[in-house]
Amino acid sequence: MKPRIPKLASTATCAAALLGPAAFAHAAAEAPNAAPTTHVSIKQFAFHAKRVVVKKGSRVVWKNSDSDPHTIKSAKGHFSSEALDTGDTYSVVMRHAGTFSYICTIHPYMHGEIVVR
Ligand SMILES: [Cu+2]
Repeated sequence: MKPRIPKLASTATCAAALLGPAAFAHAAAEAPNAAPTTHVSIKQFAFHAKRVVVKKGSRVVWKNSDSDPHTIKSAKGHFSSEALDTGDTYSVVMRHAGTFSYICTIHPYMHGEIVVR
């Protein structure tokens, strides 16, 4: 018998390699999702927009467009990201109303605020 399963497995690996991580990131961003999404970009050591107002249940997605790593950490510990490298994203579904200020722990002068209504 010929080893058919390993051959199929190597084909699948090949296809994944061709698509690359960018293709998967794009697919994830485009996937249908019940939660409305607000994007915050991290650029030139600042959050844009610095203050966003969203409805309860919304998803907030941060994307690091700098060449330096950044983090997102809420002042009261509601959310906290790992260090995001260039192009990395971090998302949080805002389930509670309130005002959530946050900083980048690597550059604590970077401030942002999410207002959930
Ligand atoms: Cu930073």
